Amino acid sequence: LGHAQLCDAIAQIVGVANVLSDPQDTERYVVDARRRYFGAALCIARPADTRQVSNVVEVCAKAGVAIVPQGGNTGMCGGATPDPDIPSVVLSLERMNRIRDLDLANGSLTVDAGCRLADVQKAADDVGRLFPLSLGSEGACQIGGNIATNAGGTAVLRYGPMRDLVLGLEAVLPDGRIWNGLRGLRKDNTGYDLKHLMIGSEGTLGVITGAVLKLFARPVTSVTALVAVGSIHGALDLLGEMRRSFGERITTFEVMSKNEYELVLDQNQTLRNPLATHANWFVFLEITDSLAAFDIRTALVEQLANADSSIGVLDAVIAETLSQAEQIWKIRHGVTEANLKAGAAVSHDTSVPVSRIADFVIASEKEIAGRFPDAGVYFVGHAGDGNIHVIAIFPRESYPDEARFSQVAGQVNAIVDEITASLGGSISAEHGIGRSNRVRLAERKDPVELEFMRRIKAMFDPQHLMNPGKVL
Ligand code: FAD
Ligand code: LAC
Ligand code: ZN
Repeated sequence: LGHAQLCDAIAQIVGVANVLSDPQDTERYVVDARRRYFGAALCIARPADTRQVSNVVEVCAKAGVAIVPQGGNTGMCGGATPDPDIPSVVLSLERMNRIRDLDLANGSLTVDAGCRLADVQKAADDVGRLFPLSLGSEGACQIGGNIATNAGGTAVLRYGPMRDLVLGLEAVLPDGRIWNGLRGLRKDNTGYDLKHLMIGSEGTLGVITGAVLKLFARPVTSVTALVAVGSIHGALDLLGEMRRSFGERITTFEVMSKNEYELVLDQNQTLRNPLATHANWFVFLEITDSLAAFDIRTALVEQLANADSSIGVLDAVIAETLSQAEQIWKIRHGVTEANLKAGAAVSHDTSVPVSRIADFVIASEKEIAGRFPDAGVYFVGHAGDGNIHVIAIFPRESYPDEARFSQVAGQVNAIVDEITASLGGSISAEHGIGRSNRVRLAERKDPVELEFMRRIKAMFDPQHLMNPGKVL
């Protein structure tokens, strides 16, 4: 099939209205959310169900044309943007947004992969349960994208990343075959687990079309606090104390450096600083419980008062109302947008053992600032998970030339990756590899693991048509 004929064949499958090729209509599918990657596609295909996905993948495979699976297009690594030099069809799951089944006794929900995360959270909430994955992009990202990137977010500390929240999967493999692994089993030891290969595969092994998700008890009490501390050590000591006293009830424990905190407040005039104190670090934490009898608020107040002298808690505010809690979380979730506005940013998604976070922060600040005095070095992250985003922000006017900036970005990456390696860490904790981090992955991953990754890719996708140029 020629390219025009291929798009006609796809229109036969999904309907003419669901094949987009006019540049006006395709723009939002071929550029990523942060406008860093600009791609091109022969067309955008918007199938309605798994059968249609399978048929579209099959005609593309026969025509030798690449498929780029796409969810909400909120990813951080250019993984959902088609390479302009490779003839590609973007396969958007956005019309596949049905809740398929609820099994309350099994604690599971079966959904189409194109359901938005916020809609899945709501579907769980509507039946008195919790689906715990929580991200700044939850209003736009899709469950299939969350699975494909093994997304993390702010509740990983308690519930784990997406990998821990999936019981079963359905996917269309690169030859068009449908794999039905929609099992709602908590235990299944029947050999190799294909599901875990698909989770985190970033669209390179197939198109995820459906999933069985785990539901949890909905918390009946929750308390949110924003705590000002003198140093990253203080924040980590607080984490240790909280863990000892609240155990798995600590749902979220996030940290932010002073300059990042101020940047978010400066860039978004609708936000107000709930604290009066200036501090070097801020902790955002949430404790939840499914038992109303345990007074977590009083326990937290006592804990923070005790931590006062031992840890150096400088100030704290505990949200009195839901709306105050929301205000606090808005500051945390305002980071991505604020950084985007602030300048030319080089961001990282490092994880290290929790015990090495302070070493990581101190070394990366010192080395980046030492080498690039015009860069601001900012930190935000999921400290409870050992996942810290270090972001170097340069004045845009310093690097009007894109090529020069990308060279500098590579140098900043190298500094961070070297420190990460020395601490036994990973260059990507939750965002993935996509297009942005392929070279860094190749440099940093164990060669044996890399070789097995390549072999697995070749076995699933011998034609290399499923999201080519991503991950490997
Ligand atoms: P897309 O961006 O559409 O795709 C991402 C990758 O998955 C691509 O490689 C794509 O090919 C593949 N893919 C998508 N759908 C499928 C499918 N159905 N089958 C196969 N492959 C597929 N991420 C975190 O982990 N933690 C955070 O805290 C976090 N916060 C964020 C905050 C903001 C404001 C923004 C904009 C993003 C944030 N992200 C975060 C990144 C992003 O939202 C997540 O990675 C999300 O999981 C991506 O989902 P998506 O549906 O938008 O996927
Ligand atoms: C965050 C996203 C960027 O933690 O992962 O804000
Ligand atoms: Zn994050």
